[in-house]
Amino acid sequence: GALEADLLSALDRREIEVLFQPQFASSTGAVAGAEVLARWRHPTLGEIGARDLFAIAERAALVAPLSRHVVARALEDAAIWPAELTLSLNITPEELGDPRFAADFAALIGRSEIAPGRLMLEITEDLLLRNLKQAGEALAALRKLGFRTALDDFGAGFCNFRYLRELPLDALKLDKTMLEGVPRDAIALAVLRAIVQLGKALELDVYAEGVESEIQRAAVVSEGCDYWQGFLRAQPMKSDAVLELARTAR
Ligand code: G
Ligand code: G
Ligand code: MN
Ligand code: NA
Repeated sequence: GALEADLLSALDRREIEVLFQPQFASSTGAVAGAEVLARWRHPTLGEIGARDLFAIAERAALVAPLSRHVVARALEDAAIWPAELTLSLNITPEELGDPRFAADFAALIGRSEIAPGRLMLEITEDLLLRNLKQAGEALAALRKLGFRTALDDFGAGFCNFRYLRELPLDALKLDKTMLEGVPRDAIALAVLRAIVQLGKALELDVYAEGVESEIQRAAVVSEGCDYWQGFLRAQPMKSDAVLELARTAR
């Protein structure tokens, strides 16, 4: 279709916007890093969100170039960030399935000032694993190169606990649906508590997503989530705004 045909030139025209959603450390309240979220500012259709954007890219066989473009733009923007800030990048299962991905990604990062240890690669639980063994190998290769890995959207799908047992992970990101009703709803709170405990038992950094209210923030902090992100404190924003927030937020 027309959108698929447009996408290649959109990359050239810099219509793909790279935003960053800050992540806060529960222990200090400071900005610890940010998640990179892409959007297409289409000249006539307006904003196209990342989910649609990547679906279009898949149909146009442009996932890899789009993703490289997003990563390169994010690295460029974050080059002047303080070295303690981390950067989380969403990776599609298709990318993870490419045997050259780890090496290509390392080459891309190697050209930037950003050390691999500051980069967290997020893979989505529900789409992930047509091939668990191969995904595990790809993640292991990335960790060997110094990158960190996270299982994203945990709790949104079937919560396959095998993923937690078999994938080499550094972090667990709880899906925002896990916060619905928290802390008022005793069942929702019990489920959140158990999953955070599980993450801690596996020595994973636990991130809460979709924190929209002060009582949710207080709950995820007291339940032991290490980091949180959400509209309560920060929407996806431009790089400059992250820097400004990092200077002021505590
Ligand atoms: O911010 P938004 O609601 O558009 O994000 C929708 C989905 O798109 C989220 O699941 C997010 O993980 C994913 N996403 C956002 N940016 C990127 C990206 O650069 N690459 C990939 N693969 N997924 C992204
Ligand atoms: O699937 P993933 O977790 O990568 O996608 C993150 C998505 O969640 C982005 O589209 C981002 O805009 C959205 N998001 C971030 N914080 C909040 C929040 O507090 N509430 C809601 N409803 N969505 C959020
Ligand atoms: Mn994510
Ligand atoms: Na998520």
